[in-house]
Amino acid sequence: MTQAVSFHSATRIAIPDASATWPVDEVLALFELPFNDLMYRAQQVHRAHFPDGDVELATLLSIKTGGCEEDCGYCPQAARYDTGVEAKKLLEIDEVLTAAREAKASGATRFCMGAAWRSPKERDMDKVEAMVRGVKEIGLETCATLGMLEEGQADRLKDAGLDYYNHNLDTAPEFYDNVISTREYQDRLDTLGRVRNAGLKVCCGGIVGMGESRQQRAGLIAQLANLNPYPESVPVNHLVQVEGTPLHGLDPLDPLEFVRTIAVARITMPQARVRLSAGRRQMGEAVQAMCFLAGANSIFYGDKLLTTGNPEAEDDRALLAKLGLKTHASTLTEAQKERCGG
Ligand code: SAM
Ligand code: DTB
Ligand code: SF4
Repeated sequence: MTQAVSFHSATRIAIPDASATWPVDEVLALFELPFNDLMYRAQQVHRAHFPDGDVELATLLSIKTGGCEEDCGYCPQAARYDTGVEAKKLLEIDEVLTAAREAKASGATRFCMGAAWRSPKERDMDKVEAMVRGVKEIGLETCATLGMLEEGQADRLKDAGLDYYNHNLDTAPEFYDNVISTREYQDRLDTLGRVRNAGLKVCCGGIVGMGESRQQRAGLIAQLANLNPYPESVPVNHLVQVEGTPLHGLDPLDPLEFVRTIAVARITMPQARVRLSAGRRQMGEAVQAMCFLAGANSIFYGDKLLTTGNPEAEDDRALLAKLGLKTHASTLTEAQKERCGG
């Protein structure tokens, strides 16, 4: 490793400096470590930065489903693919707040609102801002993923009380054109810049298992880790293959390669919440347990992602209990709870 390191005094582990850059070949070298060495390093970094070892529960709600004009090759909500997802209108504010209250009552600390838009229309902004305000008042951290943002939209969301904006790079720049043609990689980076400038926290990750090479997985992680600063929250999605989408029918990724991706994200972005995101239902308990060991510390919690299935909340609680993992809600102080989930 050539980047600057600091030394964590309690554990004597070399921790990469938060501003260090990660050349793709160094990220690839992590992927190529013997599995146990990689897991050991990831655990060391994880314990040094998250001594509580808690797992964040984030509930996801699709506030605007289907009918999207974009052509993302993985996505069941793109209107041009015949996936059986019906286009619906933007939900009413009350429907969103009811779901948020239920999420809070089940133990979630973060509530993510997703819309199948290329970008939000001006006419929808007032309603979305009211949703953000309402969810914040319920006492949850707020996150939205609405597509590309134009000048000023990120500031409006920030003013409404938004904590995080999710906008993914999805894959490495050199693989991107195999997956999406209706927007450029640079458009995504521009939106992330606006999100950062508005003072919002960045939630940015990608999808693995889309037919990319290991080098390209390393390329995605390097892109994320080299954002300055790197995202506070990094969703690592396993492609959920949906019939009717162009990416349906690919050979599935080796589950151990998915675990490696989580570990490499943990090592290169030591302070980020690494989110074990889409694809958990297909993964089974043992692979999920390895992902937690590799440093994942956030999951989507609730029986649905946006349009596809997620494990039942009850099963997730049972899995966390079986592994002896605490939830973030249980490690928050009273003062942090007052401030909406810290
Ligand atoms: N429409 C907005 C956009 O694309 O920016 C926000 C919602 S979009 C569904 C959010 C993210 O979900 C995508 O960037 C992608 O990373 C992830 N996603 C969508 N479909 C997926 C699938 N089938 N498997 C895994 N992740 C998926
Ligand atoms: C993210 O990175 N993953 C979530 C969230 N951000 C919005 C979405 C996963 C969607 C999986 C496919 C679906 O359910 O439609
Ligand atoms: Fe639309 Fe987002 Fe799906 Fe792409 S990922 S098709 S932008 S909903």
